[in-house]
Amino acid sequence: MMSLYEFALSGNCHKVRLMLSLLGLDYRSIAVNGGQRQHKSPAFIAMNPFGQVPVLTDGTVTIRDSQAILVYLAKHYGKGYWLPDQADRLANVIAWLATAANEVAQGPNRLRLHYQFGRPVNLDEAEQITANLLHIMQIRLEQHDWLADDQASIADIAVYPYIALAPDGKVDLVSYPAILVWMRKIQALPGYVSMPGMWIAQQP
Ligand SMILES: N[C@@H](CCC(=O)N[C@@H](CS)C(=O)NCC(=O)O)C(=O)O
Repeated sequence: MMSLYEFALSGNCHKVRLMLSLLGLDYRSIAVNGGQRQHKSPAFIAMNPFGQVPVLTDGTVTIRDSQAILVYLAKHYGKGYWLPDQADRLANVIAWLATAANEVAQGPNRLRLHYQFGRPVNLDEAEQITANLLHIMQIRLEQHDWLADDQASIADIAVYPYIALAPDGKVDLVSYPAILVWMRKIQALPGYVSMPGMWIAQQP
């Protein structure tokens, strides 16, 4: 059975839980004790030299990084649905995975880390990155149902958690109606799972 090493309140871990659930896959959740810095122990560093969650193991396979884990799950278990093969469609998905690792991590994720967990961050920079990201997402989603493709893909799953958690970082999503519609579509996917603090996009 697969094992997911995770923190309960991590959006990066949530995206993996969400994907596993959307695919109907069984797994064992292994809570990593952040307070005791278990993620920096030699045993954990052997799985992920960066000392970060999430890490997924599947038999003899060990994968670090939430985006990489989504790729693995989609390729191995997703029957071609969540990660298209066609070059341009695949590239569009990868572009949004990169956005999840960059702008999403440096914007709404950092604001939440600051306001929820007291982490020192450059607030001006994080707010600017967030505003630009939400503007770009709003424009895209005004004309398309999904971020990268004509159907849901791992791009949507990768970006979703820290957008749905953005109100924890004092980000008001109400001025982005197309993003709210997109969030409702994700929340309506069969197998959808939430996590504490995640915003429920109500019908207007
Ligand atoms: N690019 C990585 C980032 C992982 C990451 O930042 N993990 C955080 C929890 S969300 C963590 O383990 N933080 C502890 C640390 O960096 O020491 C991914 O997407 O998985």
